Amino acid sequence: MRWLFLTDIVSDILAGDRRAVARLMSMTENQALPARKALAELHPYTGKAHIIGVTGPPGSGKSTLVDKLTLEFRRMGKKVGIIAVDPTSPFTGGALLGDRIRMNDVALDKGVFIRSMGTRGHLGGLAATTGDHVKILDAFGKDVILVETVGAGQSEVEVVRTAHTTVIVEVPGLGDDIQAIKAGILEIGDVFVVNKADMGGADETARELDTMLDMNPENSGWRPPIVQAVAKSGEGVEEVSHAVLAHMEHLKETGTLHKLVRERVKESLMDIIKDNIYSYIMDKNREERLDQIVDKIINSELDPYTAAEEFLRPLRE
Ligand SMILES: Nc1nc2c(ncn2[C@@H]2O[C@H](COP(=O)(O)OP(=O)(O)OP(=O)(O)O)[C@@H](O)[C@H]2O)c(=O)[nH]1
Ligand SMILES: [Mg+2]
Repeated sequence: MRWLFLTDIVSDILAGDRRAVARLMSMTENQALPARKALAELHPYTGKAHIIGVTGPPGSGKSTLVDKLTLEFRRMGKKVGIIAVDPTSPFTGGALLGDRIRMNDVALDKGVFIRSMGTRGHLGGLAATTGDHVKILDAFGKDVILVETVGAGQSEVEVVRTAHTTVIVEVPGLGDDIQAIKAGILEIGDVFVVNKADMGGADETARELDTMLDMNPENSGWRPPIVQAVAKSGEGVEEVSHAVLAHMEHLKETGTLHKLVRERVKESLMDIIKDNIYSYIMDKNREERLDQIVDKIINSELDPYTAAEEFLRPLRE
């Protein structure tokens, strides 16, 4: 029964069924075992999408920019997926975008898929869930996948790290805070957007960013461009889209993409292995054996290092 159901959801997704995509996404959020099997079946169909992370401080205009970028990519004929990791409010921008597209062209309706998710309640961790959603949209045939997240905590930064290209959305007038804010962000940003340029002070912020990028050692020969934009009106968004695509070209031309993908795959594999080992250790069926070993350590029959080796021996065989 389960097998039939699984084959259904996978083939439905591959056939372009949006509800199947949403269903599998919910399943992965709950870490349902069948979800893992479905993801395994989808794996051969992944690896084609350009994954773009969009991050920056709260309210800097990330959702607005993601909407406008989506229109830009649609104009280029690309299919777009949007994942919004939203710690607070629902993804209002996305809903607006959906309406707009449906009003303009029914055919476009199929070209965009939007998923919004809260930061709480992800059994396998937020970064893992986002990674799964990206995979699903990739297999679903999206050419571009935009992942929006607030650039505040570590987990959000990790989410963006699954991207090929990271766009940092700043606003003018950060003043003295700029040093502190930029510390961690300079290294992960591939394209910098100074948004809300209509509010003044954008030139100065762009200059400050530029100076800081000068001091930041480049490691892959890519100098992150700084683009001033007014996401609300769409001004500068075309330039942002070109910068993002140019970055992907750079990754391909220099062979960095291959390296990047390899690193990511290795990292996520190691996470999964660690999870498995953790589950092995915490398995209730082994609790008794663990307690016996503890007794032996207390009675000086065994030292903790030898005991640990012994406990893990079945894993080494
Ligand atoms: N003046 C001005 N306002 C803008 C611009 N872009 C976005 N906004 C406004 O800024 C507010 C926040 O925009 P969002 O796109 O929701 O920002 P966000 O970064 O996604 O916000 P969070 O996801 O809540 O962190 C909205 O009221 C937008 O209309 C812009 O270029 N200029
Ligand atoms: Mg937002």
